[in-house]
Amino acid sequence: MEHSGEDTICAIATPLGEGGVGIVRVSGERAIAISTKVVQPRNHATLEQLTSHRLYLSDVHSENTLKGSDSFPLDEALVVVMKKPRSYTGEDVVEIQTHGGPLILQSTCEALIQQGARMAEPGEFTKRAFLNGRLDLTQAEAVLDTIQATTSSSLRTAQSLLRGTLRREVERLKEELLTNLAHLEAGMDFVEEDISFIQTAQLERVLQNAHSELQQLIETFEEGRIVREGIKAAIIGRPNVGKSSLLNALLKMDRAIVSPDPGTTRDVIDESVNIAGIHMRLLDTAGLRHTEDFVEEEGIRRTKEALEEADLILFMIDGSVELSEEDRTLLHDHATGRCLIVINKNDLPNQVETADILAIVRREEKEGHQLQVVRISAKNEEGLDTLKETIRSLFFKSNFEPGQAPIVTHLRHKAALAQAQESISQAQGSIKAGMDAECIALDMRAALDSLGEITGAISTEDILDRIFRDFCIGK
Ligand SMILES: Nc1nc2c(ncn2[C@@H]2O[C@H](COP(=O)(O)OP(=O)(O)OP(=O)(O)O)[C@@H](O)[C@H]2O)c(=O)[nH]1
Ligand SMILES: [Mg+2]
Repeated sequence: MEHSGEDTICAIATPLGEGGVGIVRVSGERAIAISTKVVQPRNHATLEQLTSHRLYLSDVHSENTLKGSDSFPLDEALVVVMKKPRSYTGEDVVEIQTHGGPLILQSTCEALIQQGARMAEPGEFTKRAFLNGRLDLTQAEAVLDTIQATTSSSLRTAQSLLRGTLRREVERLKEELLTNLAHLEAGMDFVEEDISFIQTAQLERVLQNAHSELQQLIETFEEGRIVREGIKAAIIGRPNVGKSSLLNALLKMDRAIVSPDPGTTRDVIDESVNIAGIHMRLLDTAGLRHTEDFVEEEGIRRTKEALEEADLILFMIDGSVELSEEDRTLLHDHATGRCLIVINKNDLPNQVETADILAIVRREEKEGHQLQVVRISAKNEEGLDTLKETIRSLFFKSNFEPGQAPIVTHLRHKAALAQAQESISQAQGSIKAGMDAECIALDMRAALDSLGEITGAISTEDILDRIFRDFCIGK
């Protein structure tokens, strides 16, 4: 059923600022009627008479030209009418392509509003596309991911989501469960006659299958999240080991101050780099040491904060001097979780043995993250490619190829998949415990509901608000 949303909405769809072309979008029941008053095609037709999905050279009028107080049109424009349902929102849509000046675009919107349109809310066009069945919820989310993608990998996974890779997988799982649930429920109606429409063994097989397929999908989330959001890495270590030098080398820019004086960096410096195809937020921090200096102490407090949020710790050591007591304590305390040891100043004679470091942090290896050591010279920009590859290998399997198989990139999707898996486990438990078919059916229904949440077959205002509020206006 068509969702008209009653109002006709309009918004500037292109970024504000000067550009060759700027686009104003109008969508809704009265999109054509309202735009007709603002846009006059040069061929003297009304917008209603134009062929859908074709561009027409037109004049755009401002409120003043409409009132007659100004004889000049606002601008000339190319206008396209897209009649429902073959439009982005599934409603009648008019797109007005003017020159990309903020005043022109703003005035066009004002004229449309004056004629009865309403300013769109963030993501409202895409929300309408979803409500009108043009997109499922995963695809709507993929639209935002596509816009926000900063690396080729994140763009590919966003495109894969947009093209329905995850949706199809979820629907296939639902289909399988639904067919078997129908058989189970059919059997429930004939309990008296003792007719069974489905063998317990078959049902167990189906559930086992669904369980392991869900598991596989859930396991892709770790890589998926990193592809979509990127890695947040903090460079930490004693003062003067070369943390800021590494930041600068990776950025290929003199971003942070480098000096031979320990305690140079005070604030956390936050920059983005593309590391072997992955978006990485790199935090350069104040060197960790005991200090009486108030500002430096505040810097160290911020370093510790950055440490807490980081997905990866690049623990830096100066390889040109022997390991100090300070290094040992810091290694012991902070070389935890996902951590890479970076031995810097490799252009100077080496004084630090890898084995000594491993001896200090061996304890951590048991946590499942094998500790790797990379030697670089930040000053001479040597070893940086190995460093980048090692970082990549910490987060991705070597054969990882974004955009091929379905991959879970959103926490929302992962949570729903895990919920579905939990319900499947319960159904399996019910079978084992010899419970009634009703109980098993209830668990299977719960699993189906969780899967339905992913595509939006089941959605609440709350979920929708959360998804669409991150969009820009005009999308
Ligand atoms: N020989 C050599 N010197 C380096 C290298 N990397 C950094 N340095 C020098 O080490 C000194 C400290 O470098 P920084 O990058 O400021 O060190 P930092 O770890 O950021 O220091 P704080 O901000 O004080 O914690 C500077 O004199 C750098 O030129 C390197 O690879 N080789
Ligand atoms: Mg520094």
